[in-house]
Amino acid sequence: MEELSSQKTILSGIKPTGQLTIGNYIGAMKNFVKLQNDYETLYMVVDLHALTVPQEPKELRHKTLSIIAQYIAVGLDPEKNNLFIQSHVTGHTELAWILGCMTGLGDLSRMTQFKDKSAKPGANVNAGLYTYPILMASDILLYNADFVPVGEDQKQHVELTRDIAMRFNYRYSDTFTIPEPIIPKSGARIMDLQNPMSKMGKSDSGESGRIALIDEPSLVAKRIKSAVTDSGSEIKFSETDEKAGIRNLLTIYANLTEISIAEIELMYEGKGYGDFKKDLADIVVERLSPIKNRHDDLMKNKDYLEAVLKSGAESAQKKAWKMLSKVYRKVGLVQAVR
Ligand code: AQP
Repeated sequence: MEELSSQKTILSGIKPTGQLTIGNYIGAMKNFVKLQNDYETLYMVVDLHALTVPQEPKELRHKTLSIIAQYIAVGLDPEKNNLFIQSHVTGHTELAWILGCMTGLGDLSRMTQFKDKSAKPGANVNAGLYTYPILMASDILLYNADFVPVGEDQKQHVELTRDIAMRFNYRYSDTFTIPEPIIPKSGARIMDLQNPMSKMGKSDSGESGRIALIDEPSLVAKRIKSAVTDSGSEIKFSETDEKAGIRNLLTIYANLTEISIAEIELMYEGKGYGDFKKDLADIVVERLSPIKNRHDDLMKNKDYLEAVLKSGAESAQKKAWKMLSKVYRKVGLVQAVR
């Protein structure tokens, strides 16, 4: 990340499909916090993306507000960051339509996340699930984002965004900034605690395979202590499938403490998985408890959250209108007389 220069725009989003997990935190949100002082930053809750899977309306509203509260609770200062809800800004879906008219079906069919999600038994394979990478491209290009901090699983979607932007710029002259993903070197793919060959997901992982940022401390500790490991006992990082469980726990440990994996291995020489898990449970609880407490306080202060959202949406809307009218003009739409 050393090569990034200041005054550039950073944008990212999280979809309110469930409780945010420690995977979302380590893979994406921790990076958001690091970047907030040196860049113009826009962090959204992408509620329209959540509609690609069935949602209970009341719960969706609650989860959306809860993520805004968690953004603040992990350390994003609303005075420094533009925090907003995607559906509060007109322009995301409009630009997505234009970009969709320039995106091949073949491009969308290659998307691994679509293939994985649509292959699940009983999956609701709707058009939105298929075209959602175009909406994500629109989210990014609408604000001319230079960098997009994401976990590994979103890299392919940012690459598609780059292709669409280049196609548009080539056809209609320079319009969009070509964004780059920022993917952490470690922790970009935190795995399910019960099935460490699969990603920990808010909606895909079973309850015991994930840790939510706002879980009760006793539950957090229980989840870590009952995480799947293997029949060995040495605390060693290994790329083999058999060691996927302990590798994942080491990655979580290293990311929450900033201690290198090599050092952690040394610290636990001669000790067993039980000792390691007990310490890791304490570390995770210590990190998450203040986040949960702050979140719970913020959720009681809806007026404050609404004020943050109002100011975030107003500022994002100005940028969105500017880009949208530029794009409409470039593609040949007649300017509306207002
Ligand atoms: N397990 C993970 N490890 C590291 N990073 C992760 N991210 C998600 N899971 C992990 C990153 O978190 C950001 C927000 O993700 P999202 O909510 O927009 O979509 P997602 O990637 O589909 O996340 P989930 O949690 O897996 O949601 P569901 O289960 O509903 O599909 C992204 O930057 C993502 O890479």
